[in-house]
Amino acid sequence: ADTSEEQKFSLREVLDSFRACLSENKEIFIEDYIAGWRGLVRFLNSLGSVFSFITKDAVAKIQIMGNHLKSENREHYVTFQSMVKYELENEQVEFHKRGNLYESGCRTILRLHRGLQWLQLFLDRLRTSTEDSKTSVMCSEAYNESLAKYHPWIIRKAAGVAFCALPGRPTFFEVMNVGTPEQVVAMLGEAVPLIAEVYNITEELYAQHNMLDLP
Ligand code: 1PZ
Repeated sequence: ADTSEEQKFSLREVLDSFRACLSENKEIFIEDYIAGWRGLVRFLNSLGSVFSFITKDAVAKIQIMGNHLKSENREHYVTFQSMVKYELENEQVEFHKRGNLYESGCRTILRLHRGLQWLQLFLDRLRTSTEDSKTSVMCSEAYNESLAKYHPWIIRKAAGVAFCALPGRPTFFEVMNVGTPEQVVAMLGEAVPLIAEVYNITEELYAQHNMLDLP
């Protein structure tokens, strides 16, 4: 096989990571979840530098989690479930105001988790879109239904500007590097329910521990 072809990034890898992060008993492996995010960042960066204010924040959060994964407490940072247990038992989570535990795994994952809701909504629109659908419209609709409610005006404004720089649907499909438009749609048909499942498990875990509003 052609090795250069094999090394070409495909959004399929992202899907594989999110598939791998789900354990048999519905726990979520942090390492694979973060690998999925690394792939998303790589993809977004390939679309242009207008998105760097978005990827910068995602990279910072990926890095915080990477540090936990390498720390002396790494045995507790295997799954979301073990992380939540460990951080709660050791008072590593701030519930009221943001202070010196800004780098807690729980608050960091919560931010990415909210981003995943955007992704799920966006990919579902993309999946059901037609050739003349506008990616910028699908993107901002998904954003308004998810992340926007957690963002101040200035970020919403900047996000709106960035969305206008998204390539059209044909180019967008090509950059995903999955194959023909039909193959992209098929891949999305797999990706959306999978991402939804990861999202729902996380949402339930955070709800159980009253952690959906961590500052
Ligand atoms: C294809 C186009 C991608 C659009 C992605 C939609 C998200 C746009 C808005 C992102 C704004 C990022 C600026 C920084 C925001 C942070 O203040 C917040 C809260 O974190 P805190 O300040 O409390 O530490 N960060 C987030 O909400 C995390 C958002 C991550 C979203 C990344 C999505 C990338 C997905 C790429 C998929 C192709």
